[in-house]
Amino acid sequence: MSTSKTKDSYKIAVVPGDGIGQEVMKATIDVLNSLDIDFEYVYGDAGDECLERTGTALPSETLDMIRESDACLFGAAGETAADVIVKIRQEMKMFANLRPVKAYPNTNSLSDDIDFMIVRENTEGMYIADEESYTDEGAVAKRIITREAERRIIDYAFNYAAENNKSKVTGVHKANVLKKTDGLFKEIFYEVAKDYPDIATEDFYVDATAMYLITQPESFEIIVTTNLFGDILSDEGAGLVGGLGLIPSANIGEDGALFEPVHGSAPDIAGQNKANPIAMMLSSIMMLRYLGENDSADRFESAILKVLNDANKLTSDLGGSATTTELADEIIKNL
Ligand code: GGG
Repeated sequence: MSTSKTKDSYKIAVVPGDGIGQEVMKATIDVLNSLDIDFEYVYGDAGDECLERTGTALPSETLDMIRESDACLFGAAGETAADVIVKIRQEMKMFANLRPVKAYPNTNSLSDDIDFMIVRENTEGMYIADEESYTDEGAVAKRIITREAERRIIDYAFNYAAENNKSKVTGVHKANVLKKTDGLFKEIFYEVAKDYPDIATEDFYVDATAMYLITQPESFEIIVTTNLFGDILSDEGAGLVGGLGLIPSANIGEDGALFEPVHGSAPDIAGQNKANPIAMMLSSIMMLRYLGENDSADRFESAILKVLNDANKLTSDLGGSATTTELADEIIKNL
């Protein structure tokens, strides 16, 4: 995932988006500013409020800004998710969505040994959101599965497994019902697997996977799946390890990368300084590793771990009473 070329200074596009995106982004930037790295931030507008104010949810200037930066930090999308975050991924050809699910201390995880990566295809499937046609009976949505995009994401997952000393990749689909689209996914999964003879394989239906994630979450290492299934299973993954406040993600393409928490805008708690910023912070740590800034990434991660271990400045989703700002200040203190 790393670009492996550190620089003296990085241009980072910052798109806080809607709701708690604003708060968790500010907390994260405060910590990043305490590291010894020269970041130039350029701020981009996008989301529900942007649509209300300007008539467009994703101004072309924001897309250009993302294109011209070394990486992008994105906060949260609300009702305009399809026109904002899904569109950015598609426009920027960020084909791989990495969503790590890991048990941290004091987080009410189902098990201490949960540590797996969901590799979600990011450019096609149901999320082409092609459902323009209404019929007399209701509405129709199209699902696109191409050989090229599925081979690319499956190969990415196996390659990620090989580079990160993982021993097994699980392909997730619904090929018994979606015989053509997911049949193709399953066929390509086993074709690609032949190139990685040292990595074990298994494939499950998505409904069975939803159950196995509860009954045997420790057995998963890398899950590779299509767009919608990956989105759903990663929220289930969040539920396994203490909630959406703890799950980061990376969107990786050949021409750019964007890092965002898996959670959305959470309008019920927005503006109250009580959102958990850890998912956004862990996303920025994925960005640091992508930029090759591994020492800073390790320092930042250790500072978060200390807060979780001490359990004295946790936000309410983790059973504490700290504000977003107090948690960020504690992490800065721990750096
Ligand atoms: N930061 C992630 C976010 O805003 N999620 C809201 C959402 O609906 N996302 C759709 C997706 O991740 O595909």
